[in-house]
Amino acid sequence: MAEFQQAPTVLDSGDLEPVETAEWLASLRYVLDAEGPKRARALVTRLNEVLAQEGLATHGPLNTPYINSIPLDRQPPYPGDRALEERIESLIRWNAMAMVSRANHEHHGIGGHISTYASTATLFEVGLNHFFQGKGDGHSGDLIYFQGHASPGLYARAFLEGRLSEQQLIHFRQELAPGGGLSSYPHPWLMPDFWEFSTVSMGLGPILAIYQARFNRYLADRGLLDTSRQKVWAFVGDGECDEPETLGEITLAAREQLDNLIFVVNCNLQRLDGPVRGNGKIIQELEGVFRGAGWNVIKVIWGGDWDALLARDESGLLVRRMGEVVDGEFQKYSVSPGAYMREHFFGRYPELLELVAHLSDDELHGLLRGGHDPAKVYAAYQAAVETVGQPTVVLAHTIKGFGLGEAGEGRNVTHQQKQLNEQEYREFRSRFGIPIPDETVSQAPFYRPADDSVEMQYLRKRRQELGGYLPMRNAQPLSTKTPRIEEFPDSVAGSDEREVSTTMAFTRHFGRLLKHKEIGRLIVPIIPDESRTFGMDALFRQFGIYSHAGQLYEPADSEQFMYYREATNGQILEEGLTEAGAMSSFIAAGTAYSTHGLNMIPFFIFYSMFGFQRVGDLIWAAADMRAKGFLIGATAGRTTLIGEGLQHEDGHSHLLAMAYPTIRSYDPAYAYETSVIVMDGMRRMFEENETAIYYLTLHNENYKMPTIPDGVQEGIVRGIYPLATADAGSGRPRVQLFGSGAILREALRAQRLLAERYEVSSQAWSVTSYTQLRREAQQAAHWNLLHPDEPRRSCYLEHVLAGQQGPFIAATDFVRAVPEQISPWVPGGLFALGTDGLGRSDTRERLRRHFEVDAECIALAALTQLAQRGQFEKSRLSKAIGELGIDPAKLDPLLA
Ligand SMILES: Cc1ncc(C[n+]2csc(CCOP(=O)(O)OP(=O)(O)O)c2C)c(N)n1
Ligand SMILES: [Mg+2]
Repeated sequence: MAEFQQAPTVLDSGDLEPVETAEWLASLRYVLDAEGPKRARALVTRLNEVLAQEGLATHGPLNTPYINSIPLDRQPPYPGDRALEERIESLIRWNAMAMVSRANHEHHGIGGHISTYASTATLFEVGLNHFFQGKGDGHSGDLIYFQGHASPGLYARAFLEGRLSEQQLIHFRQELAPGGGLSSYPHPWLMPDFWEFSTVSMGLGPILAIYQARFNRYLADRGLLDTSRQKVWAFVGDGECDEPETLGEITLAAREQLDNLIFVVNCNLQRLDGPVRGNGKIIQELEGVFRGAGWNVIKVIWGGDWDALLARDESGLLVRRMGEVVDGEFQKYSVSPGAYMREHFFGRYPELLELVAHLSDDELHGLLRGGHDPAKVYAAYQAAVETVGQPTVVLAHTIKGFGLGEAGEGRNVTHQQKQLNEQEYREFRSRFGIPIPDETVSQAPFYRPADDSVEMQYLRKRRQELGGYLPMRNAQPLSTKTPRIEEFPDSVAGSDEREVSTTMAFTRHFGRLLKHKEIGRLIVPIIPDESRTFGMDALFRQFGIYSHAGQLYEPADSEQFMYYREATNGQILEEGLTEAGAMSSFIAAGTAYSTHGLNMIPFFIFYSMFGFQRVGDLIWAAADMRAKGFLIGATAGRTTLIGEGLQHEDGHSHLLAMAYPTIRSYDPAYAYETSVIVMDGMRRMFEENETAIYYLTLHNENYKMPTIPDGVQEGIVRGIYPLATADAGSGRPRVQLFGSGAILREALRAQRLLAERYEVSSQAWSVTSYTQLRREAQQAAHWNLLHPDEPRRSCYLEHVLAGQQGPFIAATDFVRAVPEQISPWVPGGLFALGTDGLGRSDTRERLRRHFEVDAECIALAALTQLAQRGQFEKSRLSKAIGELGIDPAKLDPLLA
């Protein structure tokens, strides 16, 4: 911990020249008083430069002493009625606690959290009373990422505001109760008019907030929307700061000078199991990290009652003691009587005991931490909103479970405290002065003052003046006319003799979309350092890479046509190597329709292996937040992306995508399929207002692209269409071959093998989406289950396959479970070939044989299925294996 402790004071026993030190300090004090802080800082900087030239210290310490960053004499006057605000906060505290506790008395184990909000109440309330702009005054308001586990406090406030009913509070965490209930955490999917951002998966709120703030800048820099008045606030837990997503992108915020971004870290020193840094100081650690990253850091450690003590601390020993004590010890003070603190905190130095001799034990115990003092919090927020050129983090010292007393305040178990007993209700009620009589307190009734009471009037007035209630999600139906595929004939035309990949074809189509006069400028291309891999570097020069600073250098490739062009109004978000950051940008753009009333159309193009598997939780949050847009998993396919091997070759993203209900996933084989899916998705999402995200995998295998056949568009979009028939003569056996993505061509080659060598007829189908086929079938099944007296509904798959005889063989570059998901709706079932197993590097031919998805293996599977049905002689199978050149002793790819 040494590095986080405060710098030695002048009176440190190691100071052998105290007179000289005093002279230097007096000079500095003179400059500060006479010429101001700017000049003082310039002098110190100059001194540092001299030291640096001597090879000595080059920078100041990242930590300041363990005291408030804003001294009392720079604290602005508090603009509100503190007594009234305190009363309102107490009522919210009570109702929040009562809501969780009652739900748990009613339904044991239903869960919820009391202690997180108890620690953050003042941090929220000061913001809601004085800072956070609502959406009602002509701009789209501040964007607030509330700490997810503090949701009870926001419900309790909305209850006072008259936005939620008592019935809804009673149904906390009982969303299926008659009349509906309240979701456990902030979930826009579940409460689309209330919650705006999904924050409960630790770490996602902070990273989303950073990219939201940057996206707001992007909109302004591109001239699309004036976001200059909007702030982005993120409330973060101190335990949450251990998540890599929380701190992993903070340098971006500083680099981009996001002074529209404010983090408030609720440093209650505890996480779920115990202290965050029992043996250290989380506030000091975070101060060093954020300051090092270039943030403005404001520490709110001590409440106002400490000011008098600090003023009398002439020796500097109080400040020193504050810096010495580790967090585990501070936590102990909050659960112990004041005598303990007197002995262990102040008792370390006789001078400090003297300093607090006039205070009783109870008064010592009641000394507030900064995060519970509205005046200190206000001062910090005011400084934060006035900061120019830097993001700000407010590190606020609080107590977890503040006010819960014996029921949990500061205790290691407090995070899990979900219900109070009668005695604890009584104490809580008295502690916060809630006017509930003894007779009814055991019921923990919700308390709401009369509408015309001063509290309620004040509460409403504050929010009216700030532009309306928060949190609030404001998604108005928005329809943007999107172009039709007919406007892009080149995107569905064949490539003649040229061999191209779906990635190349997509990139060309994408370039055409970007140039489109109406929707082009709404498109947000997002790429994490992979543009060259996908041939997208051609877009750099034309559309520019977004950088608020523009381009301050001459690029190394400036002589070239496709040079690396950065521009303030650049359109491309080239995020660098951060899929998590890129996904956060996707979410900011994909929810712009609700946060900004602006349809932006994000395309996040990434290495498919590093999508669902890498940032699946962010994609889940995107679904929760009703984000729209295109996820493009390029270089997909376990056997199609050759050479790269086990960690790169994606054969399962479609399996993962299947579980995300709003994601429509496609594995197209041809350029025209890709274009049709993109245009249909764009229309559905941005013109028809469907809430969905499209996931397309693209490949890098080059082949000739055919021209779109007539009448296939519906099939492409719904998931399957017939492609080619091979007729081996009447009376010959017949199979159905399903192929997808790059493996479609293997299915077509198998069709020829079967016809030419074994006189087997076949129908080949292109299956663009097994998942879409299954979903539609499931919906029909759901209806049929519940409506036995109505005519049975058939699904698209049954409709398309009606009259077709099996066997049905599917081959995919993804795991077998992807095609197998439609098996129940395929007459006689489906035999699937897929790429189950860890990948490896080799050529396409060898990989496809290894995973048994090449034409020969497909043909063999077809013959085997025919043999099982008595339509092919079983005894001919081993011969066929030999004829097809398949080694019967080959490895089983599953665990090879
Ligand atoms: C990614 C993730 N992992 C685990 C959890 C479960 N969890 C919820 S809150 C919590 C502790 C939070 O501590 P902190 O961030 O300090 O918040 P506090 O409640 O103390 O304000 C944990 C482990 C989660 N919500 N998300
Ligand atoms: Mg905490």
